Amino acid sequence: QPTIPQADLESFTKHLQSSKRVLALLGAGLSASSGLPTFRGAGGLWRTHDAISLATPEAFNDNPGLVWQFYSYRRHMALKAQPNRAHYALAELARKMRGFMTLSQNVDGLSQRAKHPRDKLQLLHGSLFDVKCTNFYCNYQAEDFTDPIVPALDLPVDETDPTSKEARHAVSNSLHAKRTGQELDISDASVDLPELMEKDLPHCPKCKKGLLRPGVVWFGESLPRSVLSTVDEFIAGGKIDLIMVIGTSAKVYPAAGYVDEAKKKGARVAVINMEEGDAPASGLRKGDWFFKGDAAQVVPEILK
Ligand code: BJW
Repeated sequence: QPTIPQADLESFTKHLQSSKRVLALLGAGLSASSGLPTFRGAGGLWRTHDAISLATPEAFNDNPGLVWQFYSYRRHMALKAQPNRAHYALAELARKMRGFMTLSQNVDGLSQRAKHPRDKLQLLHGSLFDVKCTNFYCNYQAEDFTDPIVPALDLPVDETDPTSKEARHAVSNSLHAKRTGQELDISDASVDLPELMEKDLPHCPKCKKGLLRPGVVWFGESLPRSVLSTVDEFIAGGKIDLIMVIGTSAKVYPAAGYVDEAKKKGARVAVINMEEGDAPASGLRKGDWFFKGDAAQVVPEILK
C-alpha cells in the first residue's frame, strides 16, 4: 500500500481547511475497488468490444440488443457492488462543507447509495438506472432499478462477490479481467450471447411503441441541460479554492474541461489516480498535488 508523503498530506489538509469553494471531479477509478471496471485500459473490454465503442448512439442504432445486454450487465454489477470508503468520505465532505460540489462522470449510483447529498451531486453522464424513450415525440423518462429490466435480459453473470478479499486486493484495472472466467458470465466472450429481437427489449410504458434506452450520455450527445447550468453557475460564482480530480483519465469533454475552468478561477488541483500519466491535459503546477494510489484508500486518508 503506497503511503502518502507527510508533507503533501499536511499542505493539502491545510489548504482544504481554509477552502470555501471546492469541486470534486469523479471518474470510473473511484468505483474500481468496488469491483466495477473502468473504461480505458485493461478493464475497458467487454467481451470483444471496447466499452467506449458501445457507448454511442450509433452502436445502439446498429444493435440495440447488444447494447442493452452490455448495460443490463452493468446495471446488475452496479447493484451488486457496494460504495467504498471514498464514496462515503466524499459524501461526508459534501454534508459538512457549504461551498462543495461533486461532478461525477460515473453512472453506477454508488455516490447516491453512500448518501451523498443530492443537491451537491451533479451527474454529468446520467445514470444506469434512468431510462428514456427513443421515440422523438415521446418525453418519457424514469428511474428504474428492476434487474433484469425485461426477462430477455436475464443473462448469466458471474456471482462472485466483487468485494471479496481477492477483488479488494487486485489492482483495479486488471480486476475485471481477473474475475471473469470463474463462472458463466456474459462479459466472457466465450459464453454465447443470445441475439435479441427488438420486441424483447424494454419498451416505453407511456407511448407503448418507442424502444427504451439507458439514460446515460453517449458520445456526441449533450450533457443534461440542468446539470450544465448548475455547474456553470457554481464556476461563475467566484473564486474556487480547490478541484480534486479523482480516478478519471480526464480525456472526455466537457467534464475534463472543468479542471481548466476551475484553475482559471484560482483553484489548486489535487489528482488522485493509480497512474501518474493520467493528470489533467494542461498538467500540474507548483502547489498542486498528485496522490498516487487506489482512490478508495487515498481519498478517505486525505479527507480525514
Ligand atoms: C484509478 C483506479 C483506482 C483506475 N483508484 N484511480 C472538446 C474537444 C474534443 C472533443 C470534444 C470536445 N468537447 C466534446 C467533445 C466530444 C466528446 C469527447 O470528449 N471526446 C473526447 C474523447 C476527445 N464529448 C462528448 O461527446 C460529450 N458530449 C458533448 O460534449 O456534447 C456536445 C458536443 C458533441 C460533439 C462535439 C462537440 C460537442 C459526451 C461525452 C459522454 C461520455 N460518455 C461516457 C459513457 C457514459 C455511459 C456509460 O457509462 O456507458 O462516459 S464515455 C466514458 O468516458 C464514460 C465516462 O464517464 C467517461 C470518462 O471516463 P473515466 O471515468 O475517466 O474512465 P477511464 O477509464 O477513462 O479512466 C479511469 C481512470 O481511473 C484512469 O486514469 C485510471 O488510471 C484510474 N484508476 N483504478 C484511482 N483504484
